[in-house]
Amino acid sequence: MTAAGVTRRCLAAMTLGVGATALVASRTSAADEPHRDLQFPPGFTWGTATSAYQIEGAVREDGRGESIWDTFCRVPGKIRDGSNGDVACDHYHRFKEDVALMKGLGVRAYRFSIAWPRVFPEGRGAVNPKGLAFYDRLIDELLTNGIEPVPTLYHWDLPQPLQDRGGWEARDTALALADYAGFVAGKLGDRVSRFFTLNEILTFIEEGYLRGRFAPGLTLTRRQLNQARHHAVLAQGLAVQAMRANGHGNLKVGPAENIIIAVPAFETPANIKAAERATRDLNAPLLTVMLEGRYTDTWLAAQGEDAPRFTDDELRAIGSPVDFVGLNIYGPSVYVQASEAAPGYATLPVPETHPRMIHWLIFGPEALYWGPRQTASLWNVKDIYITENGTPAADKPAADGIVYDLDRIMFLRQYLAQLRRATAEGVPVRGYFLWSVLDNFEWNEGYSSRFGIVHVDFKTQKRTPKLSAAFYRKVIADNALA
Ligand code: IFM
Repeated sequence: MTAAGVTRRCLAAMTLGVGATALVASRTSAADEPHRDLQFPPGFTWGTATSAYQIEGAVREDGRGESIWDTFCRVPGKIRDGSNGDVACDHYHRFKEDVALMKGLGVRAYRFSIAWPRVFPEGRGAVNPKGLAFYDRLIDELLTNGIEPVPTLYHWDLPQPLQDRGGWEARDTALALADYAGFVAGKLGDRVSRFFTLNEILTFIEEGYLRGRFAPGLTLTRRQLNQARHHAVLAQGLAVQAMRANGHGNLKVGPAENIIIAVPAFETPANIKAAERATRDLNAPLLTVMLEGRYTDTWLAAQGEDAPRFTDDELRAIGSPVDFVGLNIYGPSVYVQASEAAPGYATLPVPETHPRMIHWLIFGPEALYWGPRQTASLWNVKDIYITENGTPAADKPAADGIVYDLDRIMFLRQYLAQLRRATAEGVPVRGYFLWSVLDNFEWNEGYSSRFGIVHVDFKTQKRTPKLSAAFYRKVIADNALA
């Protein structure tokens, strides 16, 4: 068989959802054996990740309310290709096909998000049973196919009525999120044991409330921004409390944050220490306050009059103990070197020629080593999940119909090698969720930026696994780098 023939057979098997076992069982030569020296720990959770607004579509079905993203997409010029999430991957109707695809990949867990406006169209108050029923169906389908459902409560689709009352600038939004989180934990907690709370507070606050590039499109002052972020970290702590109070006994919960990672420019003991210190400082109003239960003195002093207003009770809530920490990691945020001058590190300029993925993603696989290692050492976290990692690529089917996304495979191989370096050293990373299983609505980039390992033709909704899907399936089957 030709090389393209082999690739096509392997990818076709995946589409049918039967490939993984068949392919692994048909291994015949020693050359196809897993790398013994590149193994991940036994029981490592291999998964994929998505979010509701980016894939579901069906925005006006079964009583779903409006979210800030529905509103934002209608503002001319906000979305690069003028698109929206009205249909997206039509996952609301095609979830069975998508679960079959994931089964074909061999994934053990699926991280998706629950659309708050489907469950509470007004944000709070009357529940919409039909909205919740969708997640019942999805969870049951996943479990039937041997895939663990891992929901995230909030992936940016704030109900519009809450935005009309101030959104994250209003403290009440944190209370509303906690009510919603407690409700969902009570309803789904019989079949779900691992939940994530809010996804990437850093991004939705900075992009939505400072730069205006994401919904709701605001450009607040630093003082207002600090307060909005404070309400978001408060929501995380209150949600943890509400979920423990309403959930079932085995519930485990934690945040999914895109930690700002300072990577040592090169690995001397002084640079390593400096980078760890920089990471703690850079995350002061995010993971640091969530995991330490207080804003650092340095950060508060730097904010001066613009510091958020808060109470001791709020800090206690924000610091509510979590069961694990999810890290969304795409690359290093900064490279640092140790410095004699305060604060003990210097941030280095990134050269124009530094490798990038497409236009924005700085290629820096070592972030997948330093992020978890620093999280474990700074905050004594015992269970870490990589809740997102992946890359956009210029994916196009070739003449033979196959998407040869070798650049994505290069990206994943390099990043996973660094993750494996971490697990081999005993850093407690328990699982990895690849972003994303499907090409989807990439926020202000619309459909122009493809992150999936499965290609989606948005005109026909045809799903076609890319070459990276075969790569990832091999990694999962072997529990080792391929
Ligand atoms: O698509 C997003 C996701 O919603 C949040 N994390 C980053 C991804 C890629 O930009």
